[in-house]
Amino acid sequence: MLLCSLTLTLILMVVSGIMCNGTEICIGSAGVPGIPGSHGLPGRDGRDGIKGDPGPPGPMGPPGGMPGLPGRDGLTGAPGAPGERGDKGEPGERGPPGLPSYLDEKFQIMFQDFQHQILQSKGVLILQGSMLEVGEKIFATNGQSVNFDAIRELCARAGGGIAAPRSAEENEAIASIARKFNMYVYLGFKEGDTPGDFRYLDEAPVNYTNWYPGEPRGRGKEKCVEMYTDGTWNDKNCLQYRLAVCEF
Ligand code: MMA
Ligand code: CA
Repeated sequence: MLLCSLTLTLILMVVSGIMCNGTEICIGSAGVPGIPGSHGLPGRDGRDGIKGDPGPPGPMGPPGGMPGLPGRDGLTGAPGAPGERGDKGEPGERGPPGLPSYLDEKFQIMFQDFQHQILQSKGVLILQGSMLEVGEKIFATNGQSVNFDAIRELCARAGGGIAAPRSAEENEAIASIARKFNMYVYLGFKEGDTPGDFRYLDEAPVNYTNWYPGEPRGRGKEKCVEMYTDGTWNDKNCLQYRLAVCEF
């Protein structure tokens, strides 16, 4: 019976929300909330807010007001007309020295070419058809200076051959032409396979010579023969420009 009433009490306690800790102290459940109290007094002012955006410009003031601040600078204008020519400046510093003309290869080539053209046109104009009769032979030049092969061709086309002196008299006639034109002359000789063995172009050995002292000294490397203006000879490469003198 006691056990039954205890159980009932416990059940009642749980149902009604009363909880005990077993030492006779019990905690009741929350009651129904009361009605809200009346409004409190107004609170104190808060701190200042952040600065707002600037407002729109105001309407124009009445006339006679103070002038406003100057506006900002305008855009850059178009360039003006060119100014007048200034005075001539002081000469600059002298540059480094150039190559001497005799070492400047380009200059040399240009100079030789000019010289060649000038002499050639002079010869054609002044002594065109120049001829010299020596015994049975006639020596003639057209004043042109060209290389050895070109002289051979030129003389052959004219019906003769390149001048080849066979005596002192003939040699002197050719030398006088060389002096008149102030040019060296290729003669009608060529070196054979043996160095120093110079022959007429028909391969016949030379019977008359007038070498400059020490010549021929090309040791087989200078296959042609040029005549200086004093009439002496020098063995020389065949590609120089020399006065074309033919014999007929
Ligand atoms: C040049 C050339 C030669 C000639 C010598 C003489 C340097 O070479 O013309 O054929 O024998 O001059 O010094
Ligand atoms: Ca020589």
